[in-house]
Amino acid sequence: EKESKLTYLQRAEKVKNVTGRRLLELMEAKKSNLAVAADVTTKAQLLELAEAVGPEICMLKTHADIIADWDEGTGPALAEIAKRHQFLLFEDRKFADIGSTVHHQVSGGLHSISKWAHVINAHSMPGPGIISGLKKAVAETDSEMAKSLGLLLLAEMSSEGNLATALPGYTQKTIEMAEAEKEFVFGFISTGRVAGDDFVYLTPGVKKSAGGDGLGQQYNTPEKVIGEKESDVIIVGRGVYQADNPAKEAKAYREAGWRAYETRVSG
Ligand code: S5P
Repeated sequence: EKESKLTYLQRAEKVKNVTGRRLLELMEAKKSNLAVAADVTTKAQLLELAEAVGPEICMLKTHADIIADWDEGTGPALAEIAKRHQFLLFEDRKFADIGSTVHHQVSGGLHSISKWAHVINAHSMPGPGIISGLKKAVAETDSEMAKSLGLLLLAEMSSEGNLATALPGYTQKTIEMAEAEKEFVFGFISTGRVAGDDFVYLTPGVKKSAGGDGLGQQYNTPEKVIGEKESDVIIVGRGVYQADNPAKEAKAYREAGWRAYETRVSG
């Protein structure tokens, strides 16, 4: 793929999934390509973080299953904050099972993900049935919100030795699965741009300085991820929520990510 000079707004026209388009549009409107990974462990911390970083982000990435006191009210409370600050909710459940099982996992259980999330993700490991299972859950819902759910596939991972990156053909096969389901799949978790301008790329493993966490995570800077690797969205967890002032730190990451984007599309 040749270097992409298209703006997020120009890219929005190429994306078929309605949530993918909305994401690119609100990124341009808020001048933010920052997603914060809210890996805190209580409902109060989660809502407080969402409120604090809300003005700076295009997306809040959650792990609902690490919240000790998740209850029926948590999803709606997040959705209210997301609506007020204009960002999307991405539940990073990383579905990885057969179609029939993920069909229940996305809509049922304690977390009822499809009732409050705008974006979900899945591993391509099980094959295309995983997309069919998630799609079936969306088709069966009577919630307007769930009808517009967007799916991301994990084309690569950030962690050292991950098989998505190590196995020849894994990323390419994942892209082919996405190409076949463009109404639903609007992008990838990847280290950078791995396919065309009609997909959105979201990259975790981002910090002010490169390095690791001792548990396999590998960090790159916003400049490298957006500028050189041509990803679209930086996902920052500990870099933001472990800072003394997460709101201020989110602003700094937003500005760094946006500068790298402006340099890329104007350069
Ligand atoms: O390959 C991946 C995919 C994901 S979604 N590597 C990742 O680190 N993630 C997620 O990004 C991970 O689950 C975590 O929520 C976040 C990175 O957090 P940080 O604290 O290392 O910035």
